[in-house]
Amino acid sequence: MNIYPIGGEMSGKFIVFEGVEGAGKTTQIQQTATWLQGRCSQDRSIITTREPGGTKLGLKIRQILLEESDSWVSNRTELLLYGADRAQHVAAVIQPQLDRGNIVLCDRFTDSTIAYQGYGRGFDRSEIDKVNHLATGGLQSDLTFWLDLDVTIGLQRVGGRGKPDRIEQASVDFHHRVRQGYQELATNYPDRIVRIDADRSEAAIQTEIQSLLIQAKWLWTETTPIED
Ligand code: T5A
Repeated sequence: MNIYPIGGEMSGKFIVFEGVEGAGKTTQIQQTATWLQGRCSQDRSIITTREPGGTKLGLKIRQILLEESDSWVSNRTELLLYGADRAQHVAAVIQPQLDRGNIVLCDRFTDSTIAYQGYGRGFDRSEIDKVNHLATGGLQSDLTFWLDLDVTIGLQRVGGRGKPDRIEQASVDFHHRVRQGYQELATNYPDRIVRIDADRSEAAIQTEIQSLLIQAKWLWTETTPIED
């Protein structure tokens, strides 16, 4: 987690980045944080964080879920571990930062569980919603950027990083179902989820994200510059 010390009195804002493996979320979050930092330096801090693994406890859960790729984890255990990671993350990082009026940029949140454990693994939506609600207390993003990318391109992008983790090892069909899940979520929640074509240059994607954030009036104060 990186904290840029800016300070401020406004209500916090929660912006999430979602997408299939290798969609470019980490890349875009870093660039968005730097851009936002330069624009709201008088108002508040920009926090970047991720799931799983946004807390000390979450890092241990992340290791179980992803790095121990040879050990068997049941689908039910997997769902609950993502829920446990999120519960700790919301309680220890996200909610306290929002309460301080800061802007939290998060790499994956509840929609990942719907897409991966719901559409990917086949859990009923009602079961996923229960776990998500228990973990978050109902917290939702103010805005979610869905970086939409063909799963084969995304898997190729991350393919050079050594041994694939447990989720990356899942079948291509699994990842297609995950993408379909995001598609349906974006259709069902158009006010919260914005699709970004991620099959473009990093710069083109970042320009679109910045443009969408400039248009998001809820993000800015009168004293915060909203244009370059
Ligand atoms: N998961 C997570 C669940 O199943 N349920 C849940 O509830 C949650 C929260 C997390 C795994 O856990 C699963 C989903 C995941 O499988 P992770 O390691 O955090 O594992 O994996 P990801 O979140 O998918 O992160 P990745 O690093 O794999 O992908 P990113 O962050 O989307 O992509 P990024 O920015 O690291 O870029 C990947 C590569 O592509 C290049 C980058 O330089 C990098 O090499 N790249 C581009 N190349 C070309 N054009 C562009 N526009 C590019 N942008 C980046």
